[in-house]
Amino acid sequence: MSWSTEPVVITVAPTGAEVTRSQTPHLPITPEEIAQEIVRSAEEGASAVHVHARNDDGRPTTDPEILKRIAGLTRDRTDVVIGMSTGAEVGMSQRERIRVLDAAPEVASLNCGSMNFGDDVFDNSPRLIEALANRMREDGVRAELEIYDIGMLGAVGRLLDAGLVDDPPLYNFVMGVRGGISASAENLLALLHNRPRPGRWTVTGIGRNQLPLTTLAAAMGGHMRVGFEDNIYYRRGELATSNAQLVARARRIAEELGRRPATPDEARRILGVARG
Ligand code: KMH
Ligand code: ZN
Repeated sequence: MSWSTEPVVITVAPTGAEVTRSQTPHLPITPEEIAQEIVRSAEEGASAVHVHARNDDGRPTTDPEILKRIAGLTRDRTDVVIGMSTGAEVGMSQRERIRVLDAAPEVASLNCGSMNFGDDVFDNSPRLIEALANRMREDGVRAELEIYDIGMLGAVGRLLDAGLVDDPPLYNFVMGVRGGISASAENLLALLHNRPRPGRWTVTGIGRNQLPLTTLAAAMGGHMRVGFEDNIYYRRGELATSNAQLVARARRIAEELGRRPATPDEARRILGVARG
């Protein structure tokens, strides 16, 4: 692996499905709040977003109208790559998860296997993975392959062989979920080494793993995801005041390593996203 100077794609994941306002008062919930947080993150160097929507009561939803509202408010003010979650919330039905694609994202997450997720079971049957991949391919949506453990890379190989996912694939290594691969440098190397085909990769580190893992990604030629979906702290015992604050730190780290933040159009090229 040679050192990369490729511009770094910083993806912001501002809300997620699990974090609550009681954990952090800074969590954006309404479409206006989420779009505002994305815009501020873009100003600090984010060029892509991973959106989860919430209802007015703060509960996760995959209502395409709410997702479209977030995307519309965002597009009015910034050109970041709009990604949406089909992982949604543990326990959501297949119909609720597939309908995310009705909101016409540019990128959508494709979770590549079932697993324990904290105290719950995150169900991603082969049938659901295939249905989501098929729909993404039909709609021209770039699949971001969410990899929580090394065995899920086998599913990626099968999707590629079946032509359900474009080659080169786009990987997001999610490390440090309780039930998934633990967050270590050795495990990141193992994930990279076991990719069935080469492809751009982002690292998502949960909780206190976010800072060291995204720093490793920046140093090793990967891309960085930060935001409250994965981590609400700036440092131990100190809540981050915004997603943009976490993005700004990621940008500073990447710049010190000789990698400037990608523009949104550079991010589309790097991630393999077709302009809609
Ligand atoms: N909320 C997690 C159960 C994704 O966005 O695709 C799943 C998740 C992954 O957040
Ligand atoms: Zn997510």
